[in-house]
Amino acid sequence: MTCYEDLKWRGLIQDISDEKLIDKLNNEKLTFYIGTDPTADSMHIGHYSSFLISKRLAKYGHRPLLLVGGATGLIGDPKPTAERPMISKEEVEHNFKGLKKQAEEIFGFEVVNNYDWTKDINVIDFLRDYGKYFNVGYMLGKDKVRSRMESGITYAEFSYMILQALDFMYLYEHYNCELQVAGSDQWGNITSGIELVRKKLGKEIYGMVMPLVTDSNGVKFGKTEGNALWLDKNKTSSYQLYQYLINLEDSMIISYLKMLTFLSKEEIEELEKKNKEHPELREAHKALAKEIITDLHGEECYKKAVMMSEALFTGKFSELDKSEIEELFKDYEKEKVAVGTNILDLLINIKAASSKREAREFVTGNAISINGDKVTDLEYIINDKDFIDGTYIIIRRGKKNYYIGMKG
Ligand code: 545
Repeated sequence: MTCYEDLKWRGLIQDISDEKLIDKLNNEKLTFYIGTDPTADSMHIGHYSSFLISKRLAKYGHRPLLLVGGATGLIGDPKPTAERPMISKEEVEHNFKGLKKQAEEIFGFEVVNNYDWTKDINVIDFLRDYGKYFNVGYMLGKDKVRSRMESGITYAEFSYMILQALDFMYLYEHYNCELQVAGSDQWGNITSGIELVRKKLGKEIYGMVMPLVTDSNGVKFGKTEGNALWLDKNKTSSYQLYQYLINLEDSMIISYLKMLTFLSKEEIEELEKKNKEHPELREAHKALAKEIITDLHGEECYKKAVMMSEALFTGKFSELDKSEIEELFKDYEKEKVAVGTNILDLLINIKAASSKREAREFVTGNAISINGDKVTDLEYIINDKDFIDGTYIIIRRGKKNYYIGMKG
């Protein structure tokens, strides 16, 4: 498959600015850029999905630049709904550092900052060198501006597209960057840059946008009940990410595999087959989780996430450590349990049984296990070894009911 066929097959092409780009993608080595504004100090999984395309282009030999908008972040790309609150310069600087570090760690790309070439442009030069090339009628025709005509848009946000356009021109002139890639919401800003370069320099540069990754209800990938899944594993753990990925909608899983992993067409078609024949095995979901978590957090973290998730099914917790147990059971009440407690008192203590009689029934009925091992002896006494990492004791009643005690 050619580079373009591959992108197309994966559903990553919503629009390209000119058909000539196809040939360039397939037969040339282009320098391209993708930009992000420092509106937060960490990217979330939704951004990852749009940045992955740059990794893919890099694999085909194209050269990626990652722009973090130290200048544009101070203005704010107009949202369709309302004006953005102004972020302080200190905050933009703080966010910039976070994003730059993450971008370098996760993607390993060269990072550029538009503040470097924007900060010294004075207002007269700005209007003469760039403002003069923008017809207000053209600017008013952009989707983002149109959608704000009712609710209002300030001159600052209205000018945003000029800043992004001059970035594209700057990168073209200084890095020979001929292509800008982004999510489809960036089409207007990208075409502004193409127009500017055409008018001012008489040259042709290119744009390519991908669809925003959403589920079948149009909810953005990576958004769960309003919570974002962050790329920083200290903000969103591998286990949380695993849970999110493994529970994604069945009908979307193959298109996610295409867009968000580097598995080949053959591998994905094989998974599609398995998914049709044995959806209950969730092979496709597991493959997606493996690819994404390994890429973001590394293999160790992926393995841990699997182990933690499986522990809840098998009841085996012996391979987990204290912090992993804490994560798995973070919403559980943790009753104090003393060494020397009898099993029946323990069950009442941790609220797994409401009376001695009930506790006895559970034990003799084979329903109770401690840290994954069945306990059928009514005389069983809790000892030191029952506390995982010297701290937690996990009681399972039946298949699904977990109770957790803390040594004390
Ligand atoms: C600025 C200057 C340029 C080129 C691009 C920009 C940024 C661009 C923009 N992009 C979005 C964004 O969101 C905030 C991220 C916080 C961590 O606003 N004007 O910065 C999103 N972008 C990735 C995708 C996007 C886009 O980061 O392109 O479509 C989302 O998926 O919305 O010269």
